[in-house]
Amino acid sequence: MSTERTFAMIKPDGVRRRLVGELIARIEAKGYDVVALKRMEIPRETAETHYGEHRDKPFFSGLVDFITSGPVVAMVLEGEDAIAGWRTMMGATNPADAAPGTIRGDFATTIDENVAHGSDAPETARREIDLFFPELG
Ligand code: IDP
Ligand code: MG
Repeated sequence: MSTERTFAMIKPDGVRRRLVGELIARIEAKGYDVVALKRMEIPRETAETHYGEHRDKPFFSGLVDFITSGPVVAMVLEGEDAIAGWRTMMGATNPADAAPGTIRGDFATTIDENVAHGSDAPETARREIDLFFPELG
């Protein structure tokens, strides 16, 4: 058990569909603290850096188009094992595989618009928090 910080984001589809309150309610009900939050439009260059691991994938440009298609809500969550815990709350990347009760299981049907993002490991969390919230450094 350890207190961790992770980077979480409500993607443009989640903001467009007015799921911000619902998702933050789930985060707080679970027991994580929202220690930083901003609604923002992601500059294309930041999006390309954020998703840099997928640069060579066929869906990369569509993914960057989507994530820059409207405002997102970027957050830093803090709590016990928050990195893996937030991933569990989101559910599988492909909503078709995401269990009911998870965010993607409950609110999404397609992999390209799957509502939420979460860091996948401690090193990723550090990098993503630094990219979106350099002022916390
Ligand atoms: P994650 O968001 O669960 O960490 P990643 O594999 O890191 O999943 O992929 C990042 C994002 O890229 C996914 O959330 C999804 O929106 C999108 N994505 C992943 N694989 C595909 C695909 O095969 N087609 C279209 N979009 C994809
Ligand atoms: Mg990922």
